[in-house]
Amino acid sequence: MTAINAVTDLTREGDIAVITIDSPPVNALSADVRNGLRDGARQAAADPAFKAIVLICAGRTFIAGADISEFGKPSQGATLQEIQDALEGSPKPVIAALHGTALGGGFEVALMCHYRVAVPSAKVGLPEIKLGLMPGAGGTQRLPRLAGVENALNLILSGTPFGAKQALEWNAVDALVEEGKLREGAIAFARKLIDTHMPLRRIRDLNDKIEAVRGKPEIFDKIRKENARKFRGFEAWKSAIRAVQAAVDLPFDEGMKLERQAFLDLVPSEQSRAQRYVFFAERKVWKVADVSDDTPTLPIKNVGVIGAGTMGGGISMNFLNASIPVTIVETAQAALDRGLGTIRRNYENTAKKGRLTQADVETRMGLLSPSLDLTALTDCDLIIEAVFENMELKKEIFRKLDKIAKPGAMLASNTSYLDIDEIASVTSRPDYVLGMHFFSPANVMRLLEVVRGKKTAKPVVATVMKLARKIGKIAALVGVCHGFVGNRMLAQRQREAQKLILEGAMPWDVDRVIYDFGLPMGPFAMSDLAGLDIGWSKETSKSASIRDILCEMDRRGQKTGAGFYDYDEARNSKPSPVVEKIILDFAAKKGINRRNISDQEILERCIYPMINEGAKILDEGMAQRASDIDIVWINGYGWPVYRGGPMFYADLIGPEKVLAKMKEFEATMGEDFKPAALLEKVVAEKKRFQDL
Ligand code: 3H9
Repeated sequence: MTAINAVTDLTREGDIAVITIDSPPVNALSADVRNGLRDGARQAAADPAFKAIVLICAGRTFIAGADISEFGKPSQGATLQEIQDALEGSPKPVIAALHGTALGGGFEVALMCHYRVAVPSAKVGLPEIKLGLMPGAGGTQRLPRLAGVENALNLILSGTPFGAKQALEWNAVDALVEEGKLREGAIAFARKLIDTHMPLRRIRDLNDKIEAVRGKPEIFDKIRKENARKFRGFEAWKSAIRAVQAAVDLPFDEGMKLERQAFLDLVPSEQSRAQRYVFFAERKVWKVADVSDDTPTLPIKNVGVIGAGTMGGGISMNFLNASIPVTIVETAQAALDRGLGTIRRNYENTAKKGRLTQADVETRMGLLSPSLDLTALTDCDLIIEAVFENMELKKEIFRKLDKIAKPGAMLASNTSYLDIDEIASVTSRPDYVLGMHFFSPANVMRLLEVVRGKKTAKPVVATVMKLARKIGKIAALVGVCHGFVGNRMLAQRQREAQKLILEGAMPWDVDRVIYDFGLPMGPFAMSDLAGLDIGWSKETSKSASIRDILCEMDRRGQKTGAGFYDYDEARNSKPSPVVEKIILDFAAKKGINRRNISDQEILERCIYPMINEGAKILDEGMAQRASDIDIVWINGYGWPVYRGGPMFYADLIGPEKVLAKMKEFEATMGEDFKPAALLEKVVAEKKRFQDL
């Protein structure tokens, strides 16, 4: 065995050279790995003892792509061109042996080789689009030559890895070898190549698939059209399509040049910086500073849910989907039947779309036990309360639960605002009480705010974080404060939105600005969707706000066909002249002199106070890190991932800009804009939120 460098070995298997990369955790293409690839391949090619070269990785995976943490830093080590020359240009056949996930630059390195073998469990893919990038090491030029333009673009634009079997069908892999016997299988494949004198096959020389679509630009136009909605606001996808089009229209080397340049242009873009930041944020969010990875967790074999309404039903589905039995409790048979009916309908709809079989539907429903009696929850390991937002009611339930639940069972509330410590205080087990704040629809939205009370025990935190992963959520640990992280910040935006429509904007102006910024909808469209009468009652309504007036008129949102907007039968919205008049009259009655409000002011008024609140949340320790806040906003409210979340956005535009504007607003509009101490500190110390 010869060590090529710290992460690369070259071993001899008769007349076959085996280059092994071993750079944990995922063999990313760091400078060392790149050097190892280049030098290993060169050495093996130059050594007359070898007739073929196998490239394989140690550990859990073949190369999982470029080292994302190296982007934007000065590049060192072997260039991709050198690696390509060493592999593709090798006079001896090079066989890549794939296991785990050969992604991005890793898959592209495999495509530089002459042949690929894989174990059946291996996956390959080009996920660069998820990082605001596009393949930059030949993926857009080589994959279409193997799989065809449309398949290649599907893969590149979805960013989703595909299995070895599919890869085999698309010629991206030449043979599958037995699971667990990759090295032997690859060597046997190489042996066969040598023995049968198979010629070198360079993907760059394959032209059938691309010639078939040459002179048919309409294929690309169609793909552009089909993807425009999905990629609203995103940039990289257009470059990716252009590069694949270049594979068809240009000679290979020119296509490569175009791809490389387009890739390099994307790396420093704000969007890619944001998306790379989110990649790491999604991984950091699971780490709890004072709860180590080896903290013992509690078993969760079954879950109880109290309330079979929209939230309770959605919450239950998460567990049923993960094969965890659920006992669901309601107070009245009719409500229970309705809740169960909704869950079944949701599953049936998924089955109709072909994403579940009828047998799956029955298996899931079979794991659900309905009951009208709280004592049915005695055996549950975790009980989640999802009744409406009323402190007294919740306390009443927790008092009862404390008596019913077995010792060691965890009690969680799905409250969106209420004080978990107060709820915990009525039980004899405050250390086993916490908040699990799901977002509606709870079976769809990925976010879970795990609310840690003052007394919540560490194993309870560890257990629920682990459980969240199991049910496919992304969990952010938050502290007890009104509205926790997400809704607490949202309240800032809602307040400003309401003020803005009195001062001069219309709901559709505010919504347009927020939508154009990249969120799925603005605050007024969101209120209409949720229902304006959440938390409103006819008896206590005093026509004190636009919302009061609209609810009194039975304009309660989409469900009544009218709210801030008018709706047609298909729920398409139109600005409402009625609402416009209500707003103008209301403002006049309040003596407000309406003025023209610019889009920029709308944006700053809605977003900067949120950032300011985020700074307070961080300062108070209600979130562990700025990136956790961003995870909440991306996964709970649809903040555009290409803007990285509100705190990253602040870093991007400069915290000093946010502070200056807050001060300016404070001077003219008062208290609501008082800068947070941490915002002042970050600016004074010339830091960024992501560095705290
Ligand atoms: C690219 O290749 C561009 C090219 O076209 C052109 C230029 C060549 N870099 O996810 P995990 C870390 S763009 C740096 O928890 P899993 C990760 O942060 C790249 N670090 O494990 C974590 O660190 P920590 C295209 C990376 O088993 C640890 O490894 N490639 C990278 O659930 C374990 O990761 C991609 O986008 C990386 N590339 O999933 C693939 N990858 O332990 C991105 C991982 O400190 N990676 N880390 O938290 C993935 O999708 C998953 O990590 C993978 C493993 C499926 C590989």
